[in-house]
Amino acid sequence: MKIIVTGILGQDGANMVEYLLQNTNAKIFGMIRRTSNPNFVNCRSFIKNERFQLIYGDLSDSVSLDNLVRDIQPDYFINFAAQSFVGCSWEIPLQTFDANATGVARCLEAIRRFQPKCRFYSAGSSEEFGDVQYSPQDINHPVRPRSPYGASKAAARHLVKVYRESYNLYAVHSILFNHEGTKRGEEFVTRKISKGVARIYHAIKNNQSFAPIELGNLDAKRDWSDSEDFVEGVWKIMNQQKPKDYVLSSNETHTIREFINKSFHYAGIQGVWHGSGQEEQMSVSTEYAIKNEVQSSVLIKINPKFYRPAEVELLLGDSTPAREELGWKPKISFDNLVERMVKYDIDNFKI
Ligand code: F7E
Repeated sequence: MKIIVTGILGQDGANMVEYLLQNTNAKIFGMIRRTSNPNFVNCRSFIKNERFQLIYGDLSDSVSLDNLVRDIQPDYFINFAAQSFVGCSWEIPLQTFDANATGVARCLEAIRRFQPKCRFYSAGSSEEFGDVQYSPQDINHPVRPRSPYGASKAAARHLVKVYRESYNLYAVHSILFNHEGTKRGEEFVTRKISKGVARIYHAIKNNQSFAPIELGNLDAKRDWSDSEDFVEGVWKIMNQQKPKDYVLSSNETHTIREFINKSFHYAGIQGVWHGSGQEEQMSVSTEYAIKNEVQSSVLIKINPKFYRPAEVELLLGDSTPAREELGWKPKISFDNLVERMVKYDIDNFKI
């Protein structure tokens, strides 16, 4: 069995490769783009595995995709490559659309032309639901994106459906709600918080002053899971009798503020909130500051530069069909997720 996985330098691609090496006998081909300074930190566990091979390709280069599919003749093609940061999709809308939507069309074309038996997975996103009309959101929720990123993923979803129905391909685009973990990029809010908490934890321990973590909208609600649970769900979605799309989610929603509260809790730092709107802040409690001789007081402050031009205020998934029909269930709870991320970042902190 041969499997192409894209996006392996990122969280999901790397977790997918780890899962496949542990749970299949397949040869895994991990696709990377040519960049001047690739970061292989997420690939440490498998880069030298004899069943793993690095390949060069690019979602913006159809020649590379055609050649890879023609030469490798993969049984599965799992596409986690993307411009995945919603916040920056307003700054680079065309690149976002090219990678996330046209790039999926290029993958589908390569498969259609050179290996139509290959099963294709396109990573869908709850950002496609956007300004949601009802909660919880299931696979039938209307497509109402609020960002160039959400619009690009919605376009990819339509393309997958068209190719599946027109050419009888096994192509799926399942909706992934937010999913995080210790491989998460530092621009995403959960990792920004867990890394910031680790930085403050070590500053307090070493009697040093610290700068606060600067964030945007703390009221947004997200349905967070662990990426390691999701890659197992993706593999189940790819191995049904017939292709069918699902939602993967925790079925719980929490504000950014709750993620912050839990993060400081797991670091043993006591904070209190005060102020409102752009003046809202979290500071160390007086009691904690005196006891620990803390050198700075503000833990969290608002920086409006992190507000988005349009926000998805609430996401709450309904993954009941995936649980009932595929036997998938997340193993890592919200509390476990926050604790794991914070403890990992405290233990691995480097200045
Ligand atoms: O933002 C708010 C921000 O960037 C979450 C991607 O994996 O999940 C992810 O997209 C929320 C938003 O993720 C900051 O406004 C506040 O409401 O961590 P995020 P996301 O936009 O939800 C979906 C399902 C995907 O498909 C995406 O690829 O947090 N927020 N302050 C902030 N967000 C960031 N990044 N930085 C802040 O300072």
